[in-house]
Parts: sequence; structure tokens; C-alpha cells
Amino acid sequence: MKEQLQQLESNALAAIENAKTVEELEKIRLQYFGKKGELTQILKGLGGLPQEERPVMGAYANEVREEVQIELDKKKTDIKEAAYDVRMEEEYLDVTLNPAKLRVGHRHPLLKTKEELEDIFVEMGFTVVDGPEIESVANNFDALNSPKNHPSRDKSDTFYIDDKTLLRTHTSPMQIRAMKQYGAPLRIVSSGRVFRFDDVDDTHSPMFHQFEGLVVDKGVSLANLIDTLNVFVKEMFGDDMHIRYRPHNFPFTEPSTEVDVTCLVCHGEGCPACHETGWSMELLGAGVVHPNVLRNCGIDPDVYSGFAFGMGIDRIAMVKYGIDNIRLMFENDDRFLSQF
Ligand code: FA5
Repeated sequence: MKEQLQQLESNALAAIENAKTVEELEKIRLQYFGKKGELTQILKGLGGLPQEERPVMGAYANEVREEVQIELDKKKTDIKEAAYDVRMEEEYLDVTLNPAKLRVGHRHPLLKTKEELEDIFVEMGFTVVDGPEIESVANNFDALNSPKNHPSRDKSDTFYIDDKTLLRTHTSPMQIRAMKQYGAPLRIVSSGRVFRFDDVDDTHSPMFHQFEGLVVDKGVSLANLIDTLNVFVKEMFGDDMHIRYRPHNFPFTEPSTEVDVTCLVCHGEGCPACHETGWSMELLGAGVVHPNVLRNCGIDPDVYSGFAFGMGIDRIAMVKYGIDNIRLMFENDDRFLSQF
């Protein structure tokens, strides 16, 4: 039996020595120590030995078992350590390398322009209010004193949802909403998307953004409007900018004006960008609030007067950043947006 145990020990140790994986080691363990394992069988056979041999052989068999177990454990640790070393080698990370450049996003030029506009007017004491893009015909046209035959009401100009509802064509219905909700005196600005069948050139888009302002108080006049817009233009574009007021006609203001500023490309000299006029494209419409509009909102025009303006945020951004096509701002082309 002793030779048998010696042979088993040397076989087991050789097998352990050659094992390459933890799984192979487990197979060896079962081969010798499992229920039907070789060493287990021998230990079971000890009972059949003569009594005087039993303790000697028993002790020897236990030594063999311990020795094999120790080698199994050692080999298992070696294999695990080697695998760990390989992993460390493969997953080596040089923390001293320069990191890949992270591209950080930024706010869209239109959003920046809108926020700048809000800051300027909030500083002048205006409150920012918000309203819906889907609007009633009553607020968008009727209450704004728009005649029933005004061309802007035409189905070829305006996106109607039904006879009474449309996609707002300007932010001026916010005047009506604000006056009806808050009454007079009032000093608000409001901005958002507006919609028109209007796609004639690079400065017009069927969807664009407007920024509306309204002041209603006692004794408000055209002079207050002009002063406010002059301050706005200097704040937005700097001291060198000149402003031009052209007479115009809006149903909801009287008198009314349209406003341009100095061409930023030629600084007023005249160039192809401004069609040799020295003036930018039209930026805004404005005027003294028509008495009918005040009346429609329950405000007495004999007590209160007001001024209002509505500007194209997209146009302001175009002038400010030198953008020659309004659509560039809606295409989300990274090559364009990353310039801001
Ligand atoms: C209006 O929309 C008036 N509601 C403005 C107003 C408000 C006047 C309060 C008086 C009192 P107008 O249609 O001119 O006016 O548009 C105002 C501005 O929006 C224009 O000056 C221009 O900057 C911009 N705009 C108009 N149409 C487009 C378009 N299709 N694409 C881009 N911007 C436009």
C-alpha cells in the first residue's frame, strides 16, 4: 500500500505541476479527493489492513493527502497571481498622458441673443412673460385692431388650425394677454417662435423668433419709445451703432415705425451686404399703442397710453454675429454652431 500511495503522490504532484488553469486543478482535486477519488478509495481500504499496520499506513496516507492539498492550494494561488499580472499588463493605463480633448457644448446663438435681450430690458424694469404658440384669431388679429380684410389674415400668409385658431404670426398677441391679465400700468417683454408663409430670401423664414415689448402707463409717448429703443441698440450693439426710424403702418400702433441699424459689414459706408444703403436689414416694428387695442383690453385710453415693439431675434443675431442666412441657425450644423 505504501508504494501505491507513493505512486499516487508523485502522479498527483506531477499533474498539479502541469496544470495551467484553476479548472484543471479542480479536476485533479476531484480525481484524488472526490467521493470516488483515488486517495479516498485508498483511505477507505485502510480498514482491511491488519490492525498493527493501520495506524502507520493511516498516518502516511494523511501525510500524502496534506502534501497534495498544500500543492493544490499553492498552484491555485500561483495561477491566480499570474492571471492578475497579465490583466494588469493588458489594462495598463498611463495616467500621465494628456487626456483626449473633451468637446464642451455651449448655448445656441439664438438663445444667447434672447437672454441678452431679456437682460437689457429687465434692467430697464420690464418683466418677462410667456405665452402659447397656438393662438386664437381673436388675440392674434381681432383684439389687435386688425381689419377683417388685412392681408396678413389671408390663408396664403398664415397657418390656420381652424377658423378660430392659428399658429401665432407674431408675439403681439402677448400684448393682449398681458393687458387682460394684469391691466395697467404694465411693462412686459415676451419672446418665442412665430410662423408665417414667408420664405422669400435669406433673411426670411416660415418659422422665426420675435421679442415683444409693451409699456402702458399714464403719459407714455412716442418719445419714451424712441428713448427706450436707443438705449437698447447701444446696449446690444455698442455706442458706434446708429439707428434709423422709418414711418410704417401697423393696425395696432399709431404712429408706427420700422427700425434699422448701421450695417455692421461696412459701418454705414455702403457695401453689397447692405445693398449699398449703409443700413442693416429691418430689425423691428414699433409704435404707440392704438387706443382701440387698449379699449379691447379694458384699459381706458383717456387715462393710459403705451408703446410697443416687436423685433426679430434671428435678425438681431444675424446682425450681431455677421450671419448672412437665417436658415443656418435652424440646421444644427456643428460646423456652424461651433463658431459661437
Ligand atoms: C410685427 O410682427 C409686429 N407685430 C411688430 C410690432 C410689435 C409692431 C409691436 C408694433 C408694435 P413685422 O411683421 O414687421 O412686425 O415683424 C417684426 C420683425 O420680425 C421684423 O422687423 C423682422 O426683424 C422680423 N421678421 C418678420 N418676418 C420675418 C421672417 N419671415 N423671418 C425672419 N424674421 C422676420
